[in-house]
Amino acid sequence: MLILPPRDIRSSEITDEALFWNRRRFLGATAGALAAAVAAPLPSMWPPGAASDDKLTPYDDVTTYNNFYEFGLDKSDPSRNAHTLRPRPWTVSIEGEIHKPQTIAIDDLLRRYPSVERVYRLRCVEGWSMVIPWMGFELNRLLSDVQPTSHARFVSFTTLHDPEQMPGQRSGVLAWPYVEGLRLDEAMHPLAILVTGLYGKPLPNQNGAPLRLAVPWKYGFKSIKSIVRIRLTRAQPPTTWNLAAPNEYGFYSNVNPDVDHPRWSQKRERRIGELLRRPTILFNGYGDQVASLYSGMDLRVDF
Ligand SMILES: Nc1nc2c(c(=O)[nH]1)N[C@H]1C(S)=C(S)[C@@H](COP(=O)(O)O)O[C@H]1N2
Ligand SMILES: [Mo]
Repeated sequence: MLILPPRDIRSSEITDEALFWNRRRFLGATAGALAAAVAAPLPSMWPPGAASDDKLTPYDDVTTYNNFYEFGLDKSDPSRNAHTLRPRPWTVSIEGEIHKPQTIAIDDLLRRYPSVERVYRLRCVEGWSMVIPWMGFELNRLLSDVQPTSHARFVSFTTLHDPEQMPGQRSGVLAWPYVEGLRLDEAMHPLAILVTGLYGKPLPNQNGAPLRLAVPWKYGFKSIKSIVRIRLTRAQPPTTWNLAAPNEYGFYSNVNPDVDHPRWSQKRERRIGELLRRPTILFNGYGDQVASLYSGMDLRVDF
């Protein structure tokens, strides 16, 4: 069970956050675990990737400042337009280089893999960042259960393609459906999660209901939304932003302050809700946990 140390609720973090923390205590904390957390709020008490000094981005910002081009290009478009998405009924197909291909109804998936909470920083390639309490489960649990063959080396993810539900797909701004990919060892890393909710609530449509990825050491666009297909492959799969502008977006897209975007610097970021920009950290601050995945690679070449 993941236990967060209790923390002060600032008056600025009104209702939603207060509800959230109360719910956390209700859901997660036995008296003993809570006492232990109070007695020894060590970093190791936190779930992987949680950062004790990071203030949560308010729920209203997390759900109204979004990138989801299927619903428009402005940050405010997804929260206004994504009501046309129908996250039920929904199935996810898992296929390719696995011994147990299957199509799973989303609610069966949620029963199979009960969600826990992970607080992750999300760093958008555009230069802003948020701190979000996700609900979800480790992608590696699903991948292990479907038994990858010895040929599987990559995992490709596909968003729903349905212009009726996703009106932005009527425009040619990107090649639809949105696709993303990870190397299999990246996908098996315990920090990579499939997200089903945030702030203890079901995932809002604009954040990628009913199932999206969160890969916290990579730029936000790797965290593909509203997933309908997961396919294990031998070859490196295409990814939407790499197809759109290969010189700007590589396959790896690890957060890296030393590799500038051709049109702007990646050295700093604006945490939503803060005035001053802060330095961007290599691997978005998760280097202790993920750097070994890239030993021997030149991250300026494989950007
Ligand atoms: N299908 C799909 N997934 C997507 C996107 C998108 O446009 N379509 N945008 C990406 C980008 S650029 C970012 S920064 C994150 C934003 O996630 P959030 O809106 O939940 O913060 O979603 C990513 N996943
Ligand atoms: Mo992004």
